[in-house]
Amino acid sequence: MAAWTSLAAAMLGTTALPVMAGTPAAASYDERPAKLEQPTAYRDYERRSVDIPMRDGVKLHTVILVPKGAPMPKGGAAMLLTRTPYNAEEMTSQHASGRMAISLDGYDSAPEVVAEGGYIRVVQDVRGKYGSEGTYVMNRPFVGTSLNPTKVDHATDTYDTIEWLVHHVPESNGRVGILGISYDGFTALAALVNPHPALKVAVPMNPMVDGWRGDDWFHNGAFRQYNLSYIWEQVGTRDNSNKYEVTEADAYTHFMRYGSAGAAASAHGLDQIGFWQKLKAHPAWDSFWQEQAMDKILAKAPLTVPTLLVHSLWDQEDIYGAPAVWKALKPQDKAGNLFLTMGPWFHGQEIERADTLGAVRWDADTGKWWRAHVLAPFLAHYLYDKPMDVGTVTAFQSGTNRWQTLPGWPTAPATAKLFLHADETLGFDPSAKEGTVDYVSDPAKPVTYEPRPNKLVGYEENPWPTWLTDDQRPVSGRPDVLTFTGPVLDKPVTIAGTPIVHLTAATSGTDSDWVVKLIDVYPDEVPGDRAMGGYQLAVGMDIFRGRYRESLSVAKPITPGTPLEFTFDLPPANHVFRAGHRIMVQVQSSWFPLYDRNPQTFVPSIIDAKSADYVKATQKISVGGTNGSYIALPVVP
Ligand code: PG9
Repeated sequence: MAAWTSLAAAMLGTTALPVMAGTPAAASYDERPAKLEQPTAYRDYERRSVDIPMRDGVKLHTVILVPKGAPMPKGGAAMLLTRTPYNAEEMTSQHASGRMAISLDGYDSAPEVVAEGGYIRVVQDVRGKYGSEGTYVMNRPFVGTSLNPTKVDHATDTYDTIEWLVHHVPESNGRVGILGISYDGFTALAALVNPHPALKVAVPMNPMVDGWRGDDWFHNGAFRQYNLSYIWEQVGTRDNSNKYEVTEADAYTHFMRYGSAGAAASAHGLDQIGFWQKLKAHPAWDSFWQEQAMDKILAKAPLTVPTLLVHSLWDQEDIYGAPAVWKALKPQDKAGNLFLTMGPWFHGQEIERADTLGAVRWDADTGKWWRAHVLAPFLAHYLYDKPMDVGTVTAFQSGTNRWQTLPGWPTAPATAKLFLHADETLGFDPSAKEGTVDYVSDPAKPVTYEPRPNKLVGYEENPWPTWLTDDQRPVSGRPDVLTFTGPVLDKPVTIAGTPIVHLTAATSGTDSDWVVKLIDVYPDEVPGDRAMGGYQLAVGMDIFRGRYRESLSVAKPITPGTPLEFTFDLPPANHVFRAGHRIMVQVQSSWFPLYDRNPQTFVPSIIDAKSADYVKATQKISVGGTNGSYIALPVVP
């Protein structure tokens, strides 16, 4: 051995070291075992990873956690299924734990409910993502629409998955529930289309329902450019391994640098992404979006699977989805299969600690209460025939901070007109003085949706989850933010439904965005919670892109200088403006950098607007008289 080493050294021009007896040859100089064996004896669950064949032969990677030693319910355990584009192996391996409840404690699971309920937990990579084979299409449209030329979609994949599970998981009782948050709420809704007979219950939480109307991609036509990073990462690779790179710590700077969303997207490679090409090609609410709208799809047939829709009242991502499905399905729900929860949460907070939301304190952990009193009994009722007393609607009333069980929703129609006044006050009596309140909207100085520096969507140390409850005072002093404030209330005003904006406005431009915020202004001092003194808490905010005033499907220029009505819903609210508080309405024309700026010049595509298109515009809000601007509130008498 020594001679060879010397020869090798001579050839390589290096000095040969004395070879010690017993030193392994270079080829085996490796400290890794040939195959690492993961111990499992200490685990309270058995982990199985299987690849389930779909009807077209594509195999979907599926993780199955079977509780062991736990008191398996007589007749077997029910299975709780989630279908996700966010990595099943990772979602079921949280905190490197040998305990099922801890291993599941992360995205999409209510771990204590799953563990205490004795459920088998099944999490599957959707087609085309992570461990699953097949092609990937964002929110894969359904078979039978013009958007999907194949014979498979999330409904068929769910059906085939459940069919396999009930025949290959011997510990199961043959019953399956499906639940999930966000995109996984969308896949839970998709399971309701031609459902498998073993699907006994569904809990879609904060589901993606209509990406154009008010979920992740647009709100009433204003583009959520923040999601360029998501589109790049989610569609670019099977395992999301290519990250969207920025060269600025402040997203405001990032997007302002490029001007339009399209320029930012092109500079960051998104022109390679099929979904981005489709999104760009469909800036209006045309058939591309309408054919995918889950509220419309589900309304085509009666709901046959008991379903608990879960809505976060301050959902920064999918604030449109659950209320839209409720509105579309409940009127025809003769079987009483549809239930609704509305909690004081950000997106997905229902499975986390939820005694606060940003600066607001709810006096109790609302997430824990809901999981114990609603989610757990709801699942057990349909999966184990246990009794439940969950009402049709479980709604948190903010202001009084108490849960309500309601027979239906909304409680009140939006008929109480809250008028904006010329002196930037407001009230339920139409102000006699007719006129306009004006401001200049300058795209070079857009109003921010939260104080800078703005961070791209993330969850670590990021205000993203709670921005809808940010104090609105930082912008309320801007000259381009109109702030209408009512008197100090001498008695509570309770709203329980969907406020509707009726804005009459003129612009000097040929296009314009309108952002309207319904705000609860706290008293100047709040004993016991001084940080809330004077706080301006939005109870509902949204944006409307003016070019869709006449039709959401066809963009039309706005006639300059002409007062026109812009009507749109704000998110639902179940709120009490308490005595001592004030009602406030803010109006502005940008919400940056979350939304792309409206150039205020009518152009074919705002996503591809050129720098010369961006012009200042003088906005005139009509107030007073018969056609003055107002918000129709769902006031509970
Ligand atoms: N609804 C969330 C999301 C989807 C698309 C873009 C950004 C966020 C989610 O599924 O997490």
